Order: sequence, then structure tokens, then C-alpha cells
Amino acid sequence: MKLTHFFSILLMLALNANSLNVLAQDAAAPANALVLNNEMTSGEIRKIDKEAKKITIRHGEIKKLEMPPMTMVFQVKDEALLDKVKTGDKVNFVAEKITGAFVVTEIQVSN
Ligand SMILES: [Cu+2]
Repeated sequence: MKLTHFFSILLMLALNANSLNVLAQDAAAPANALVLNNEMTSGEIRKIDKEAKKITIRHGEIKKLEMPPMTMVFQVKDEALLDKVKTGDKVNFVAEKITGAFVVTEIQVSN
């Protein structure tokens, strides 16, 4: 093996290791963002409207949506979410702003 070949192989290995590191960092970032994005908010079900696919929740602060504690109406992403809860239930839920509307995308009873 020529010495120049040896060095170019070393260089390739070094570059590959670098790009792998970068890939690993890129892969980690969205995962963290996802966890933050799915942070659950505590609340209490005040009203369920299956026909309109809406749910009224008295909720704690939702930092992601810059929203203080309040009682408000949410849409639900999936009608089946409404079958998991009933009025008066204490819940943890995920709310997202989707095309200008506040939508519950996940919900579970917490008591
Ligand atoms: Cu609110």
C-alpha cells in the first residue's frame, strides 16, 4: 500500500466519523422537540359535545400555546378521544394549534 493511500483512507475515516456525529445530533434534536411538544396539560372535563366534536376543559397553564389557566372549548382531532372521558373527569391532555383552532390531540383520565 502506498503511503498516500494510507493517508487518504485515514482522512476518509475521519470525515465519516464527523458526519456520523452530525447525523446523531440532527437525529436527537427533533426527538427532544417532540417530547417538549407533547407535554401534557392537566385539566377537568366540563362538557362534551360529540356531535360538534368539541370538548370544554378547565385547564392549567399551557406554556407551548402561551395560554394561562382557563375554561375553554377545544376541538378534538379524533372523535374517539371523546369516548375516553366523561364530564367531571380529571385529565391530562395535549393541545395543539392547528390552522388557527385549538385542538386536543391526546387525552387520558388522570384520577
Ligand atoms: Cu385555554
